[in-house]
This record gives sequence, structure tokens and C-alpha cells, in this order.
Amino acid sequence: MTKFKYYLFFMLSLCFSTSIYADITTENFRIIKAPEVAKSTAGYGVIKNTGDEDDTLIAIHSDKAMVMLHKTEVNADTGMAKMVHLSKTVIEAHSELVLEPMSYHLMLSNFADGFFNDNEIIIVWFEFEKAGKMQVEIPLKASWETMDSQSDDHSHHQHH
Ligand SMILES: [Cu+2]
Repeated sequence: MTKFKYYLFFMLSLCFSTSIYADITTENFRIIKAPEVAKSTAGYGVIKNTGDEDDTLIAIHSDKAMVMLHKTEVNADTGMAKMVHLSKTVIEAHSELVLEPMSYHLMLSNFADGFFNDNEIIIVWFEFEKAGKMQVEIPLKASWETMDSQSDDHSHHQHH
């Protein structure tokens, strides 16, 4: 979008701010396929907010597992990593939340019977304050490295 178009859109959004909703999309989501005996596994992908308003991820759920948003934080002094459970996550206008190893991730546990063997796609619902509920079909993959990471310099990623 050119600066001029953006400016026009911005002015319009000021006039009609109550009718403009955040525009949320998801990309490249996948859940790591673990052995059937695994107690938990992780999911990765990108949540994009292409809209002009911030939105907040308020809930995640699936019929096949318990799903939470976690962030791995490494203590600079001890080098120990721990996972923090995030209950509400703001995704700012024109930014994205990248879920990747050692950072934000979906944490899945309490699997339904046959979770890893019977399913190739897991349906996960993401609920946003403004965008509402979104159904995302997430494939089970053996490895997380399915994104086009070569062309991605991470410079525009949102960090908290
Ligand atoms: Cu976790």
C-alpha cells in the first residue's frame, strides 16, 4: 500500500472507526507429530494482523487436545529456559506474532485417543476480541521447518 493510500485509509478509519474490524489471518501453522505416548507437543505458525486496529487473542481451543499459548523465556543469568502461559496476547495493527521454537508456541496436551495416529489435520479455534472466532486447520508435521525461512529476516517480527 502506498503512503498516500494508507493515509486515505487512515482518515477513513477515523471517520468510521466503529465499523472497522481488525483483520486477522494465520499462516504456516503446523503441529509437531510426536510419538503416541507423548504427553505434549508444540504448534508453530504466524498470526498476522493486517488491519488498522490492535486485536487480542483471548482463547484457543480444540476438541482433540488442550491448547495454550506459551512463550519460552531464557533466563540470561542461568541459561535456563522456562515456559510462560499467556492468557491474553495483543497483536498490534500491521504486525504479526511468530510462533517458533524457543519463542511463542502452541502447547498441546490432554490428547484425544489416537491424536497422532488417526489425524492429519487438527482443527483449532482461535478467538480474538475483535475478529471473533477463527477456525484453523493445522496439519501434523514431523518437523517444524516448513516455513520459507530463507527469505525471512525476522526484522519485522513483533517482540514483547
Ligand atoms: Cu510450552
